[in-house]
Amino acid sequence: ESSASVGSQVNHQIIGIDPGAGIMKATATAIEEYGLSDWTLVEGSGAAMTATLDKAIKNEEPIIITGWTPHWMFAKYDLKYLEDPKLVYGEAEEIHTVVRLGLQEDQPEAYQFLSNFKWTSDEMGEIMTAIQEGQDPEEAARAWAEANSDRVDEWTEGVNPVDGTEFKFSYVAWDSEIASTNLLKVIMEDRLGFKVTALQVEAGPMWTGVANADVDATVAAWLPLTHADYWNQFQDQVEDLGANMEGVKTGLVVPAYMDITSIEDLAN
Ligand code: PBE
Repeated sequence: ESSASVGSQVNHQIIGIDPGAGIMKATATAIEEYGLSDWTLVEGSGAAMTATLDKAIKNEEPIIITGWTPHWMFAKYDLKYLEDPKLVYGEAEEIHTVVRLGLQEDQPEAYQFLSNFKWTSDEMGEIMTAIQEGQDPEEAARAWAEANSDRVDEWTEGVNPVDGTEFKFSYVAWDSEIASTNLLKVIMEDRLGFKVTALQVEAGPMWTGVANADVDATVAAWLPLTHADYWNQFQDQVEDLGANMEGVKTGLVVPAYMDITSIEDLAN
């Protein structure tokens, strides 16, 4: 396999996810910046992408996907990011908690809890893997919260429980965000007495919902780069509570057995 034929081996296709994802926008930019005009970015979903990846790896076939960390796929398969010398996928990416305007005044308990919440990619990975192995997302999150009650104590410290107050999150069905949103749902319900709805939507409506105050919060805002368009559009209509996770990453990902190292290799 010579690197010159990578494009023809994969039909000049990059296997993407849902069109609203920031990584799709970044990949469209990469296609331009790296001179990949004969390549196609295939739209789908996170679940379709991982199913296609699984099939390719079982057949030891080449494949190029839009990938991100934290994600269980890096524990399950031997994968590598392609180098991105033009930094199209950014640097030092974080996941932020973004809430509707007025939340602090209306729901000080939820606001304080969400301000306290910060965790690591390893912790998220434990829930993601349990879900990927077949556990119901809410049950996997609840089991994690029970096994890590010291962490939950830190996040809920000084937060007064409420009596059935309703709270609404928006999120997208990305594996990372299924894990985080379900964790916050079970903690707020089991520990703090909220009645929580987790609304699964596309990325645009996830942001619009918070900006319109139809929903109270999202813990799925990838900044500064991945959701830069959404941030630029809605920053005056939301409040950013800062990073709930640091050191996250997006990019183009391939199986380690592929003989390429950089996005630049795709131009050949
Ligand atoms: N992701 C996972 C999202 C953010 C979380 C990287 C697929 C995106 O590209 O918007």
